[in-house]
Amino acid sequence: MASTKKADVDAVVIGAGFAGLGMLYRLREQLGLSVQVFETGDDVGGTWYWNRYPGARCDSESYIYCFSFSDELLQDWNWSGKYPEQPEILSYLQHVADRFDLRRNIQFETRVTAAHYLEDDNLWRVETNLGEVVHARFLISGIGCISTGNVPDIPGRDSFKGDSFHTGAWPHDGVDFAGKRVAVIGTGSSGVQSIPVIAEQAGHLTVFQRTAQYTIPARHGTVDRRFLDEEVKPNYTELLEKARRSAGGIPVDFSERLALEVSDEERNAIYEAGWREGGHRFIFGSFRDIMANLDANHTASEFIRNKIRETVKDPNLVAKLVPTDHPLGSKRALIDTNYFETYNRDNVALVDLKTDPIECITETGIRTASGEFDVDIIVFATGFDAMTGSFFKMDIQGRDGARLKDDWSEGPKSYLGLQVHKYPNLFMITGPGSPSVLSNMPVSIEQHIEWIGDLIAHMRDEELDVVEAQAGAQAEWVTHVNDVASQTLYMHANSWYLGANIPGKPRVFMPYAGGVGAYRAHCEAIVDDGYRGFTLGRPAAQVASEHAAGG
Ligand code: N01
Repeated sequence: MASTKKADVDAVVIGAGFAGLGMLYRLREQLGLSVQVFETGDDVGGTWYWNRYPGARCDSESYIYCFSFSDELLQDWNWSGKYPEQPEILSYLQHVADRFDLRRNIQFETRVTAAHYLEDDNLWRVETNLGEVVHARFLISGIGCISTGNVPDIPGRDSFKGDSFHTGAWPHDGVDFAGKRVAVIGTGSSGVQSIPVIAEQAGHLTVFQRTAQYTIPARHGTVDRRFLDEEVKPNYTELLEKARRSAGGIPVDFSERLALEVSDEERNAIYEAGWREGGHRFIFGSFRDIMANLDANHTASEFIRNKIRETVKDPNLVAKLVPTDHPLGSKRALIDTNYFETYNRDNVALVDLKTDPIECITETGIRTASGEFDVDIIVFATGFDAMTGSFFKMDIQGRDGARLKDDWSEGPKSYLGLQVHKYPNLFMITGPGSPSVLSNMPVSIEQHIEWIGDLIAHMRDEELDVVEAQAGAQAEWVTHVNDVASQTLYMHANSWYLGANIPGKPRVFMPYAGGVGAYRAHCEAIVDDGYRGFTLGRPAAQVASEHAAGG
């Protein structure tokens, strides 16, 4: 049968965070396509719409945490924080939506529940929670990598009579901690950021820690206006290009020194300087082998352990807070404001879940092996079902009845983190298999937006209707992603990068650890080779039906 259905729009984009907004702009303004964006929240912002917990901010410096598609936008916007805080990033994204009139193509408070590829029509049939159905030629996911919250299934969890919140779904009007007894479970990025702020507001705070963390002082403050006006704004083109070719998507130079080739004295002086300056510079500005060589890494890990021993006054707390079971940076590297200092406060206690595990949540608090902790509020800073969780919330079906949930049951498989074999015309912005969460996200997001936009423009120019990753190319990429990961220190910790935080999740390293610049070069080489590893053409079903009809 010949194709009967027509597309309602050229593209459906899922999500209105950085990825969805940028993709909408690119497709509508630069390619002239019709686009429908669906967004679960009632406004734009994605991550920065949902994560409103106290202390939430980004750990990329603000001047490089932005879109680059508009020079006027780069020049006009003035960040106030050195590290952008959640309200400021949200207002930036709201400004972008208003300035480029993006909201008119976004339907808010709408969740995509299913997306099925109709092979005969070469269309994606997209269904929402409101029962609407939209047919589109292309389906593009901008759902984010860290957007499905993980609230652990602790026995008795739902019996708690107080208030409980996950950091990634924080109430818009805030939480009043004044005089309250509060529990925070989790000491990842969200816990480390929120714990010092909650401690200042609460009557009493008990932190439940499963894994002790390395964290480096951020030395957060207001943005240096001279730096912004004289060094950043006149040089944005070069800075952005440097970020695009860098390892992590930030325009900085890594130190050339090796940690084991200097004296102990010199090494300590370099670490001290990095510690004083603060932020991720402590790592990239000190020695280039910290993240590559376990012995080198040990020197930096031990330096931080000593800082914890110096900062925290109670030796019992020191014993719990000093990380010993994984090297620095094998879990997400953290930067903080007053994290370890917070444990010197009289109103803060720490429970080490390694020796005193949670048995259950009761009506009045949390019971561990050693006793009962009565609290008014529980904050779950327990992270996310990262990279795959949000895909699995939708029923995604490709050709030949393929289901993404089944195809990824042993871990996500993709070609370049952009496409999946058997799912034609479906693109993922920062999907698993791309640098994504190991980079400054806007740089990686924009690279995908540009790459997808260029491919769609190429298809239009060449009158091609369908693109699909080839099975062999995908298998080779998955092997490459695993090979690169296996050579890194990331394999030395239980982290969400490996799915280790979610019981039963396959243990597979999900992002691409080869670096933003190297990845970009791969993507460019594939285009230069005529989109090597992708099959581009007209849909087989249509060609066959035209033949049958003598067309
Ligand atoms: O989540 P996490 P997050 N019982 O998974 C613990 C980005 N981000 O929301 O380490 C008890 O890192 C868990 O323990 P363990 C950033 O990419 C960025 O903090 O698994 N504890 C861990 O301590 C980040 O990496 C920014 O042993 C349990 C914590 O909960 C990612 O988001 C800010 C538990 C979860 O830490 C996620 O960060 C915020 C259980 N059952 C987030 N389950 C910035 O840019 C989990 N835990 C600064």
